[in-house]
Amino acid sequence: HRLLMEELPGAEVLVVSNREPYIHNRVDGEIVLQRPASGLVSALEPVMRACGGTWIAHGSGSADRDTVDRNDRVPVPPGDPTYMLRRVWLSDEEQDGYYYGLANEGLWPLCHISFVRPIFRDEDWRRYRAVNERFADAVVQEASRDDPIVLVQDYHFALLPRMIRERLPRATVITFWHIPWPNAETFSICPWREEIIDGLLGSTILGFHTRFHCNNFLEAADRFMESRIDREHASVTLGGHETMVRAYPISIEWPPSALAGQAPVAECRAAVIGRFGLPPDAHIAVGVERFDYTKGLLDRIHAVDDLLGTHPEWRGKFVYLQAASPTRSKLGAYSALQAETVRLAEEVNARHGRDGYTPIVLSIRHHEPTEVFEIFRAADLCIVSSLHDGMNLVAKEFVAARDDEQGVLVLSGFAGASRELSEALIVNPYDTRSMAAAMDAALRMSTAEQRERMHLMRDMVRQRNVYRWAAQMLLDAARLRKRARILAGA
Ligand code: GDG
Repeated sequence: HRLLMEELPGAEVLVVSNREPYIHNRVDGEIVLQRPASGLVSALEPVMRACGGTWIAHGSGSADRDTVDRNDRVPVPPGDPTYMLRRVWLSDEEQDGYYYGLANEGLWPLCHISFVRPIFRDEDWRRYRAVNERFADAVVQEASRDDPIVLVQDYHFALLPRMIRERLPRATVITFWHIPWPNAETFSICPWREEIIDGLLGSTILGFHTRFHCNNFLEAADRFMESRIDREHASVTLGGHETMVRAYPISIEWPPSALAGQAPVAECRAAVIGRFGLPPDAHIAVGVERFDYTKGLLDRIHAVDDLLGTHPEWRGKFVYLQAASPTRSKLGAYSALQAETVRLAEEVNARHGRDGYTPIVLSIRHHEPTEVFEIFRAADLCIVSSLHDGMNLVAKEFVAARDDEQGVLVLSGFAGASRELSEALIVNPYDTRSMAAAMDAALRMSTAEQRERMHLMRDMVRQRNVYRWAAQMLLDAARLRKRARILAGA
């Protein structure tokens, strides 16, 4: 907030994302508030709470319409509002084409190495473009000045930066791509590769989690566009407009609000053991994620199977609790994953379980953030085995939840978070045997070593928290705005 006042006096901040930070649903006639399971929301919401402004998002809850004013706005957080949420309504056809189709059956698998084939339909592309136009209109409606700072979020809005630039040429558009950017050859699969790169190059700043993803983008721009690439300053110039391409590793708020009011670790453990029916003296491993094929859930269950097969001493003592929040369930790849996960867990439970002992416990539902943190606090180890992940906030939340400095993080080397959390046990999720070995090592790790590793990781997340993520982008934007003013005056 201070940064905005000092460096960007009078600036107006707008956020655009698909997912809204607060969802109102009607349950048995009552309006119930829900916080979505989304890394993007987890990261940006604390920033908006601190800075104020307007967040524009798709209104997705069954009672969302009942809570907005005539201009489709609702002040949030409910009860203690600090910023405005503007909801945009999408028809089922728009939602199918733009969200399920182009974004989640096309761009999501295109950008992640997970061997799920991307699907590109002409009709989806037309809807995607049209929905991006609708959000561009919403930005213009919400902007009270001609030079707002617009934070465009993610692969749902690749065309929006250019559309905003055309409507509000003086806007500062900071676009953040929350998922990996693939190498140029992979990206060239996309039938609309030029349009997508052109759309993104309407941004003033384009951010990715890692340097590696920035380089992949520069490579694609170089290969497919008539643009000038300045590798030293990491920028792309197209049609006289320069876009900075920078790495801003995303993070979480510190201290996390979901940690406030948590019971001591021993009580969290007892609560989780009771709620999920785990053995009282169990060694507990946990996983928490959206039920997505990029997160490597099956690979983790294979590793648990291997651990119990090769280390029978853990049978009866070790349990794996998977909290998985259903997501995009309408799509074939997602419903198939859910079914296969349930089947595989049953198979492994039949192999290694016995009366009163179920090694794998699945909790397939939405969990509120405080419950997620309680689960983290109950765990001896947390497994993040993404096949590919832009960053992965679960890894950072687990570390943040452990103010007792105990617990071991087993982390995929294919998650952006592994660049920063190098004291985790880094694994290759495709290598079942070595993942099982890492779990065994985690279960045997001394409390002293756990403390040392956890201490370093907590320092890292504390320092590189989400406010710093946002501040670095805004400081870069402030600098570019000042420079533009000087150049305009000269
Ligand atoms: C994308 C990128 C990048 C999970 N289950 C529940 C629940 N969660 C919360 C977690 C965490 C968030 O959802 C998941 O964040 P991730 O970062 O792990 O993953 P994505 O959603 O795929 O996020 C990712 C991120 O964007 C940010 O840039 O890190 O790489 O893929 O906060 O705690 N939350 C609740 N109930 C659940 O059941 N409330």
